[in-house]
Amino acid sequence: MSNKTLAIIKPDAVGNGYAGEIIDKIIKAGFKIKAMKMVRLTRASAEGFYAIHKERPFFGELVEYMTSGPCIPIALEKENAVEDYRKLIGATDPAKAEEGTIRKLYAKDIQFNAVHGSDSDENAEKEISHFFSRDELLNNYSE
Ligand code: IDP
Ligand code: MG
Repeated sequence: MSNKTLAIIKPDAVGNGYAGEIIDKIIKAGFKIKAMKMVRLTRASAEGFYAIHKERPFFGELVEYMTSGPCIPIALEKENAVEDYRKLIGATDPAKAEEGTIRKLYAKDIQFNAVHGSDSDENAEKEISHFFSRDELLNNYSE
């Protein structure tokens, strides 16, 4: 089992001033920050990151949204990271997210949903590499 996941504080949450509170919740839930940066995604970078969704009807809107302002990708470490972080953020649609979850607290709707979380160990590896070089991660993960 991998112990890594990729979080992104998305442009709506950064723009609304929620980044600090969200990072605080992530740390208090037991995740360790291994790498973090603030970046404005280019169209090519957003399209590449979400390539898995390119046939979905919302793909164009998703790329617009993710390039609309700066976002904060964060490489996280914790035992059972992928599953535990998905639990912390709640369902994709905040209307269906459990009370107390990050999306319930900070998301507007199914599109502007405040945060990203990897959905599998394999995708976590790929997504962390999308934003962070080997050098940026070196010595930051245990083992
Ligand atoms: P996830 O972020 O919970 O893993 P995915 O299904 O992987 O959800 O979708 C990726 C992102 O695409 C969502 O976080 C959200 O921003 C956006 N999205 C998902 N479904 C819709 C939709 O039906 N309409 C508009 N945007 C959507
Ligand atoms: Mg997803």
